Amino acid sequence: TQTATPAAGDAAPAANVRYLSQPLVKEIYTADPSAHVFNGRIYVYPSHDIDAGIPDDDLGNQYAMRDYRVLSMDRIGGPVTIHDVALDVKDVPWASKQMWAPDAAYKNGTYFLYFPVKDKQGIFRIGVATSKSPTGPFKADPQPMQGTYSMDPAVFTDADGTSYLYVGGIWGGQLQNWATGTYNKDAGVTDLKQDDKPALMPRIARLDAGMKQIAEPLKEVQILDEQGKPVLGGDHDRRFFEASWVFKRGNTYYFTYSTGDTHKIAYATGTSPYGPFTYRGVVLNPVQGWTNHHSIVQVGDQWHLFYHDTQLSGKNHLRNVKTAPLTFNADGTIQTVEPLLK
Ligand code: FUB
Repeated sequence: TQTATPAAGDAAPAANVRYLSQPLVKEIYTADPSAHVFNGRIYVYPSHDIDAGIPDDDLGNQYAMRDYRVLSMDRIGGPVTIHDVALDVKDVPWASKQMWAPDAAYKNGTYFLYFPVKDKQGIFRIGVATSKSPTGPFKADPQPMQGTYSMDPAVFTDADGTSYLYVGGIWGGQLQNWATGTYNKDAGVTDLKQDDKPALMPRIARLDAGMKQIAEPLKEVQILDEQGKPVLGGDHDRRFFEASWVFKRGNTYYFTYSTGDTHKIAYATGTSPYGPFTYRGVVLNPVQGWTNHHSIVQVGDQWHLFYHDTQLSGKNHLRNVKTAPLTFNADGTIQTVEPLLK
């Protein structure tokens, strides 16, 4: 376990420009931060980036991560603890490589880590692992969650205690291979290549009471334009690419996601966890580095965005997690965060 001292300028999360530019930790590379508040402490479940010596490609093979490490802090801007390995790919019996963006949840004394990793056939599945501690170590189930595919799991728990799993990502995330519901190895490596048809949409399923399996088959979450029509495949500024994250504010459900090759975090709103969600705008403009991946969490009265960029390394596959305050307008729209590149 290591504890990082916040850099000068990290103290005040308000409208502090330097605060926005500081990685949460500099000792290891971290990305895809899924932030939660458990028992009053902030826990961040990121990818743990490493340099595996693999050149960049459109399938993301350079993201060859092998384990997860949890970050935690008492307050935004406070010292960040880097916890020991929470889960190693060698301890997941069905997995082969690429431990990508994880998420976590808590229920009845157990913490659940949801993670995407390729199986021995090279197909992304979602795994689940449990621990009595929010920082692990987590023990993985011997099989992936039945009926899951693609990557970037995100779990949202509604006020009634029901939890939902969101998954999906195109290109290296393989969602295009599942367009018909079964795996098609010949589907290509990007998307459906039908620019004037509805885009590939993220998937949702309710979790069962045990939180380790989906209680229904994965189904599409619709992201609609202002006319109520599905966002089209050619609409790269608005179509879903990866990095689902759902939260609720008042009676509104916010579905937030990355637009991938246009590098934005976008958001859409609806009145049910299942959607449909109507596109509303941009949460976070492009950051330094190709990927953009985030989470949004309320701490006390303040909402916070967690995200990453490549400030420390200048390399797409070696990212660092950051945080910034998030501000809502009176009508529920979000003020776009400028990542303030230097
Ligand atoms: O970190 C690997 C992948 O890069 C994630 O799963 C994607 O969301 C992108 O950030």
